[in-house]
Amino acid sequence: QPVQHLADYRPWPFGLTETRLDLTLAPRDTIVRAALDLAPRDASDPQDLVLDGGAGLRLQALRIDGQAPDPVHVTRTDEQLIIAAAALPHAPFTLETEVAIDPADNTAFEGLYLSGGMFCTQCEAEGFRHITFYPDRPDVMTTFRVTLRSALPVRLSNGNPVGDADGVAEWHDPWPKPAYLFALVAGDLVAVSDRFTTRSGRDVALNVWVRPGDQDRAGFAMESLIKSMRWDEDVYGREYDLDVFNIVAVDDFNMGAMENKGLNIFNSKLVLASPETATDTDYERIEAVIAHEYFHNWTGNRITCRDWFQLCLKEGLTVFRDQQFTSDMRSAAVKRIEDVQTLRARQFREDQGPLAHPPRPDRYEEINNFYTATVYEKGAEVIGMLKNLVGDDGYARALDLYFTRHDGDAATIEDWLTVFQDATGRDLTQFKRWYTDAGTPTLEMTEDWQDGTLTLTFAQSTPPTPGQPDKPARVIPIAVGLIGPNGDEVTPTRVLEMTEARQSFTFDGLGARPVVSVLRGFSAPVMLKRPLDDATRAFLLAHDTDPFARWEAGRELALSALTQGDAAQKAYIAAIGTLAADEGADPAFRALCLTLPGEEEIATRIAAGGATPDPDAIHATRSDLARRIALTHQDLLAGLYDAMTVPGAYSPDAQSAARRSLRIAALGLLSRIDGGDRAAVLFGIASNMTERMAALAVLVRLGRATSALQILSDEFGDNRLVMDKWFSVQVMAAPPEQAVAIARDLAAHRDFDWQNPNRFRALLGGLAANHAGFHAADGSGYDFTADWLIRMDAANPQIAARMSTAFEIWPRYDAPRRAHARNALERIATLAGLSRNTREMVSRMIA
Ligand code: HT7
Ligand code: ZN
Repeated sequence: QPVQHLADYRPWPFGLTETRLDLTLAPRDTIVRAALDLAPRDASDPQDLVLDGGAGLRLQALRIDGQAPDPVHVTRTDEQLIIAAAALPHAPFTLETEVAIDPADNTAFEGLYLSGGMFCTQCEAEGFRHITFYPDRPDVMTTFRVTLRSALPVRLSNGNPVGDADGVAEWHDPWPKPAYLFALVAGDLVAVSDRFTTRSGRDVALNVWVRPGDQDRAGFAMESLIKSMRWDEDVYGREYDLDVFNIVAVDDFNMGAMENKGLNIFNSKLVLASPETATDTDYERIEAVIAHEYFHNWTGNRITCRDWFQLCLKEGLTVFRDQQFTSDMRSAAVKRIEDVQTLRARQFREDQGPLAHPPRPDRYEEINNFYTATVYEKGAEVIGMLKNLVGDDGYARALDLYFTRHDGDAATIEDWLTVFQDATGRDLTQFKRWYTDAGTPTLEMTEDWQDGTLTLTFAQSTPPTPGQPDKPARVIPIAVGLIGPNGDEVTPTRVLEMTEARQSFTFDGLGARPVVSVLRGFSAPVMLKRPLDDATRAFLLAHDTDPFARWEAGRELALSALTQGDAAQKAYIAAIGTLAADEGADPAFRALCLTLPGEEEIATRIAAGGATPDPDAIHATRSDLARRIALTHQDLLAGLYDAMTVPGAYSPDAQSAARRSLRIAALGLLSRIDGGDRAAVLFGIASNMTERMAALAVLVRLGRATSALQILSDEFGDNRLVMDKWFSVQVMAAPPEQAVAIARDLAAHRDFDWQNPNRFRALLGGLAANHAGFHAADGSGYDFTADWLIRMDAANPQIAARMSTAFEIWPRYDAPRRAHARNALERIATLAGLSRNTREMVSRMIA
């Protein structure tokens, strides 16, 4: 497949009014019969019928209106089936195909595959073409009728059930959809069931399907689903539109979950949870992803994307919606801080390296490589800015118009922006650059104070990114508040709209020079630079009324302590002590402030300042600072550790989780001076996985985890999700100099089922998350990772390509490390038979 260009988009020259599928499921020789009701769009301009589908489809029959076409009119290429216009009627016709496929051989988990004896599918983005010949593009939408034949007891597909008897199930999906939203599942499954009545009175049967024995871990997923359905009605006025909503948990899954119409399929780690096996973070994530997939029913399914370049139309918006949902369910302040942390860790990093691309890219080779932090998380930030600019009412009007105007459409970013323009009267021409331009703008702020007038001058600039050397100025909403010298807010939040490369804004009538709180709520995804001393940062940490800006002040102090030496460390340690002791503050907020920036974040900051990060030095400095905090605040932290126990039975609610998070932050710091004794005790007595895993991570870091690891594997050896944690913590938390050796040993462990994506990610992702371990000076982390990527690529290209992002920021390190990384990447790039997925990633990285 050549490079795809947005500019080359053409509508499909046929209409498709119904798809009928009949599948006889078997591990080998699954038979797929497809009937497509087609019509040429323009009978006066006959076109070849080009269907997607490659060598994996064994074509057994092909008929047009019941007749086999003359073989001279039928061509097969590596990736397509082409029927010449000469063989096609000029009026509506039915195309029938019959193919045989082998799900048992499908190790790529794309199309129809087997997971633990269960048949399941993954069709986004281009998996349907591995099931049958089809116009596998999102702008071809039609209704589906599906017949499933299997002796397995549960047989599910999209839409509403029509009948199920004697091993044959029939499903009808009345909502036109593209092929990427098709799904089927057949297996030995049990359901946790409930019901939901929509606000117009539709009674919906809800099921969460899991393997027998897992039912008692599916209740939280069901609660999350019901909350999501209610929230989407209350906040967006969106109602569910079928009689059933099914969720299925599968163990082998390339990503987190998939929003197939009426039949969401989930990675089991995002469904199954019990206090003994799942952490607070797991619970929060389950709630968010269940919501995300459910919200796609409107933002993605009812309104889909015209082509894959528009992916952020559905993903950015749906992430934005799930973030709003979590803010409403839990602490909005904490959620915002967590989202910014994720954005910086994943998306800013992406923007800094050779894989940088805009939220709406205009070229790709392999679309699966564009399910990125930029498309998802930055796509959501762009919507947040839009909402900020047009206000809550404008946003609500625009969304209502979007749903009415585009229901049933395959839409574009242009459609989306036009809706905002029409609903609010605002010209969004310049704003559109956020969608089309890559890179994180740097925003520099300087202040001038004269006679009661404060002038803030901002300068924006965005460094060049691959293929985009010049970056015109963007619209940047900058939320600013002013705080008086006594700590009172003198000017509440005002959003300044910056549109020029350099622009000033004035605040007058001020009595005394205020302290500026800027980029409140992280109002734009930029890197802010302002000359600020540590005393002013400490002042903001103590007084800012905006929780994000307050946390950010603490973060800046921490980064200054990590990079500037002794005086900065003292200022930070003192400020953090005051905050930790503030019983009026949310424990989760205090925990966030007590947690030092990660090593990767420190490296990103150093690189953004134009210097070369040294992973070993960063590790050592961060450890020293943690130890100094612990020594200074020993009594305070010990008090917090004891006080933040949560009495009674475990509950994953936000308040309980917040207390545990503060307790764990204190534990982590105290372990720098107590040798891990508290962690050893906690591991032995904790009845919930949150505290056990936190304790285990400390013990691994201190090299005293042997017996705890044994206990955990004895207890949970047959629980895949817990064993994934067992694998990942051992490399992620390992002392960096041991990380690669530990990863090597674990790769030889009998339970290292490397073809299972979760297990592979646990080990390889665990190593990548150990910053100084992965970037070991001798290149061993790179070599180990490259060896496994090569092996994985032959089985599952999507996973190999995705995990190759461990290398995405290699150019920022020192010359010897760069040489090792380049070597490892070139070893992959030159491999014969490398997948398109991994080839594209690696060649972009070494370009
Ligand atoms: N829309 C889905 C994205 C997706 C995916 C999911 C599972 C396996 C492979 C996949 N490729 C793309 C998930 C989502 O964003 O909601
Ligand atoms: Zn999504």
